[in-house]
Amino acid sequence: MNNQDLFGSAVFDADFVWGAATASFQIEGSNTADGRGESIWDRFCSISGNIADGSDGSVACGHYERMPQDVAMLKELGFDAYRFSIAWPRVIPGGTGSVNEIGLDFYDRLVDELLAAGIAPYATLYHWDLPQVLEDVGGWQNRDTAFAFVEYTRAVVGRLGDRVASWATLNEPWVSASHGYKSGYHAPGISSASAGFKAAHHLLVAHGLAMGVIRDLAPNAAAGIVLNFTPVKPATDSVEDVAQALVTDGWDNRWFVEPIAGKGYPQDTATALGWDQSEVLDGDLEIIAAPIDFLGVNYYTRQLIQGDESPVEPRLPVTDMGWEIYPEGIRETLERLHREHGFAEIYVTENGCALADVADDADFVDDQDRIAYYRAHLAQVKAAQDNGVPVRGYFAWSLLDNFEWAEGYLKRFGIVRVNYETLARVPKASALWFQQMMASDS
Ligand code: IFM
Repeated sequence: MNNQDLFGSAVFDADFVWGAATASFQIEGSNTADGRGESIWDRFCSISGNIADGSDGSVACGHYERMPQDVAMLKELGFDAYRFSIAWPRVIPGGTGSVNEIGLDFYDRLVDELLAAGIAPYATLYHWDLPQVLEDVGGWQNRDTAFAFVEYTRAVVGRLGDRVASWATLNEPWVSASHGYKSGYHAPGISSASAGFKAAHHLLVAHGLAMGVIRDLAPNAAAGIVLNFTPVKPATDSVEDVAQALVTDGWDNRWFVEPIAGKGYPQDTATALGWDQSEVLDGDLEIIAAPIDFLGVNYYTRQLIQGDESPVEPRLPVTDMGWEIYPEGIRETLERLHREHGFAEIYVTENGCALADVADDADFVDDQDRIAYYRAHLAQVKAAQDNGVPVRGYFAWSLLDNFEWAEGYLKRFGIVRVNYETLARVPKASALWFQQMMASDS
């Protein structure tokens, strides 16, 4: 796919992969259909006060029933690739044990539909929807969950591995561990530092073990992991702010990537945070350091940090999430990762913004501000590429407005509007911008 000069001087090569991304719980709905089991997010949503608008994922975008139309829309927009995730509770509703073939059929059909449309399937095995039955016995705090993940991976890759070109084991395990177990802002809603460290470690072990399964069952596919990165800036140059920024950077930006790159956990941060590392068993670091073909990078914003960790007023324009718009951060992140680790391939697997969209009577949104966000970030991705970073593709987050976790449906990240009453999809100006850019030859 080629593109013309729609964002400054940035023009990507013809083999650059243009994609759009979603995740199972955020779009599928149909949460009891075809034998799907309960996920931690179903349970979390059922507890009053957890989700800003009191909503849940039972309908979401109705994608489970509208999958062919959504693929047709991706094709019409001209995307090369589609990044989606598979819901573990659809495939193994009991967490371990028997495979629910009907649940797996849905993803089988999705993959075939994508291939028929000429769109490459980029699958993520875990985007936060753990079967609740596994949480009932400790979830990611329990080492056994890593082995359950291996079983689940075997079932999914065994069925789809002949057709999926790219597998990511986990999406943003930092968010699973930090929001899910350390702060409790996300499902399963546990707030304990030691739970967060345990979960983080078992997620990484699960990733490393699953890499072996993917290698065995899909030797020709690319395999890797998707991590989120948020550059950290001290609010001032005071000793306290700079020191805290280093710790925050260690937990937010180094904790997962360094062991994956074979360097072990950042010990400065582990000490500063008081982690005793008792859950790290002999051989774990070797498992975690299984070679990856690509690193997926999710980037949205930067963070300003002060010594006492209290919030700092934004200094730049913000999105509807309150996140500063800092396009340079995506280049800084990509260049830092390349400098420090030198992964063979990097994909930007998520980038985008929630905005307070205003729709007209036909549900059209003229989101020029979202186009400006994409344009600015893509220019920085191109600059990183020009500086030698092997960035092979870019996925917009998200194809559709969808369930934004603890924020419910209040935050709209889509390049396609979803009318939550009718579930009608209407491409926004930003989707048409992508379409025009991807269709044009330079
Ligand atoms: O919606 C999420 C997605 O599930 C994971 N990455 C960040 C997005 C925006 O918050």
